[in-house]
Amino acid sequence: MIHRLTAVAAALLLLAGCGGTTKGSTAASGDQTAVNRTADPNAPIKEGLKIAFLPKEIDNPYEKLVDDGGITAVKELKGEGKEVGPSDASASSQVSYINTLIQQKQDAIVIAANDPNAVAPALKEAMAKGIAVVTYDSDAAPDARQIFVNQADSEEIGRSQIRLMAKQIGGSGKIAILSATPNATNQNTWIGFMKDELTKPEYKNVELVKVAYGDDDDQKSFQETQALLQSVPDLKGIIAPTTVGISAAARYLSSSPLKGKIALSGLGTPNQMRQFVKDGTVTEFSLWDPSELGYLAGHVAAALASGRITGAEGEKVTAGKLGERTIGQNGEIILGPPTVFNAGNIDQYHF
Ligand code: RAM
Repeated sequence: MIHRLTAVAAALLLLAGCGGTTKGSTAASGDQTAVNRTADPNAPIKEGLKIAFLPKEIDNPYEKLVDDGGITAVKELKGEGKEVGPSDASASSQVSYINTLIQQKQDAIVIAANDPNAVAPALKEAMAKGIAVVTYDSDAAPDARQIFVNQADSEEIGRSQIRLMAKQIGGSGKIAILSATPNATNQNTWIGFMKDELTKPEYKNVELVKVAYGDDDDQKSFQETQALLQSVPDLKGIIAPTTVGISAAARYLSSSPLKGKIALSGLGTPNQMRQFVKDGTVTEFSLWDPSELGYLAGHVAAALASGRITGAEGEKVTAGKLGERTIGQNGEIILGPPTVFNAGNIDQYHF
């Protein structure tokens, strides 16, 4: 009994980030076995850190912008940054890449998880070997990473999707969601908050009839848009909280008689969406600056791999041109609030 209680207490301490190897930050490059349990905020950023960015999928233009931002940050810090990743965003597609990065003795792995659990065993192995593990964009199970760099507050991203859509359909009608993959942690978290937002009395006439999955694949997203419009003839609006989904849906609608009659909103890059705002297919959508997300994640990974932070709440990270960020609950760091784009401001943004 005593033995069991001790084990439970140790597990709780671990979860609380009070000790243990999975919460500690990695030690120096070249000393991959030791783990720092306490942060030294004055420790210098080590030179020559090898930091790998592992996006959901390599061909997604959004992820490319994010990772270019990350590699820029690593370069600023005199490290070696690189991007590697799968060509599809399926749940287990990243596992072999993590294993290779472990063999390569990278100092840090920065990953946008396609599935919170499928990547967890490999990420835990990386941490056990002294590699710093940071998630960005889409989180893994919290015990499989040290820090999650979130683009914005997840709850606000989710609720704001409903607010924007309700405004565009005049507060009533059937809507659908065109998501990315069924397992994506970020999209599923946002969809959870969208559903909760819909329970508020002001949305009593807005009905979510379907969640479709375009798998962050342009063609599949295009086809799913067509299928949604055919299967729900009185659909009023589509929310696509994915840059791949919203641009494919906009392309479909822009050449359809339904252009301007079906509201389309969600998360998109201004460069991909500009023509669809100008041609009247889309009124408003939102996003953050993807390269800033990667840039912040690069700084966080370097600070973690240098022992300046461990992922504990309250620790601070200085992220170059972005300034300082503080680690919140559950090892989460937030970039900042998203921007809403429309015809009035879209030409000011070039990403
Ligand atoms: C897609 C991806 C990514 C998400 C953006 C908004 O590019 O699904 O994970 O954050 O959209």
